Amino acid sequence: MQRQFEEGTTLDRFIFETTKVHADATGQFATLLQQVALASRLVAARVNRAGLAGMLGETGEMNVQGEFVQKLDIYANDAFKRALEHPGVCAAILSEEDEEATLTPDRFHSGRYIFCMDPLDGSSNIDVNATIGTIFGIFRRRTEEGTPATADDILQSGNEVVAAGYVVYGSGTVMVLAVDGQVNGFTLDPVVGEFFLSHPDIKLEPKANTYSVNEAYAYAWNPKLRRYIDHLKQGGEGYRARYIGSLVADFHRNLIKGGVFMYPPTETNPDGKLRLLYEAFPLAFIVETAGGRASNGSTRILDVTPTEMHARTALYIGNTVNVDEVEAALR
Ligand code: AHM
Ligand code: MG
Repeated sequence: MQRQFEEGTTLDRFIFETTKVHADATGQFATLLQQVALASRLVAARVNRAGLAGMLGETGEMNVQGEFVQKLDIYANDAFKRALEHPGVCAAILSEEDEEATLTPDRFHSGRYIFCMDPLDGSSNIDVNATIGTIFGIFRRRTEEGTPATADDILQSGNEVVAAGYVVYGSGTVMVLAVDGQVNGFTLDPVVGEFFLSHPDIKLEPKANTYSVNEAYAYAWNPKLRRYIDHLKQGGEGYRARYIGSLVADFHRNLIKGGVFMYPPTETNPDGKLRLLYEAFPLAFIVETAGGRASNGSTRILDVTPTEMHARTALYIGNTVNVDEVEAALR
């Protein structure tokens, strides 16, 4: 029987209770999650004060994805890397912002886990105070601990994800964690600086009636998808649309209220825009743990093995019946 946690449980207690049941636990996984929580608190504090702390706007540089880097992107990327490289729990950190994987420097222990992250998703929404977030996925390394990580550790199939989560910096800061077969959401109390369980055991209904997609690109979609979305707009099934343009915010709303998020291939992004390792894998792991589905249109996202770190993918993710319907429409 799965352990149920009570609302108000602290994140620290949750981590302790969840990890102590594993006989082979070395404490590394618990430390990893605690460090993620620390970095999230640092980023949340900075996001809340961005307009005062000179953190709005671009740095003038472009990242590996060809996108303009925002000051907060850099801050978040550094905060997570610093928090994770020294406690000896990670072998490598892969970030959407960095061209190469960051291997744990020799002076620290090269630990058990590979941490993949989009340190600040939804960057285009930073300057307008709309919700942004951090998305992360965790793999166990394949090679021996204490040695430098290799390509084998870094490019693993989505089926090897062991835990995943995200943090939304919105009207409040919420961390959602999928670990040990359960999805739980924790809200940060900024006064005491602790996350408390606010959304225990999140589960998705089989079907929802919200869809999230950037319809401005409809002209470039597969016509089959266009016909499916047109069908949803006929009104019979009572569909509504929601799209803010921060994947993490759109996904979070759909996880709590139900809905399907879609980012199909387009003219400018023929392989889709979203990144497999930093966005699709973690959210696919979370959605499946909550009873939903994630597909690239024909294949289950977690069955894919990336061929390169920054691989992109089309993404259809949310309640099971909705994702089934999209796949059927595309067939
Ligand atoms: P980012 O990781 O650089 O922020 O880019 C990804 C974002 C997603 O958060 C969001 O769903 C998507 O890009 C929005 O793209 P578009 O403006 O093309 O709809
Ligand atoms: Mg992103």
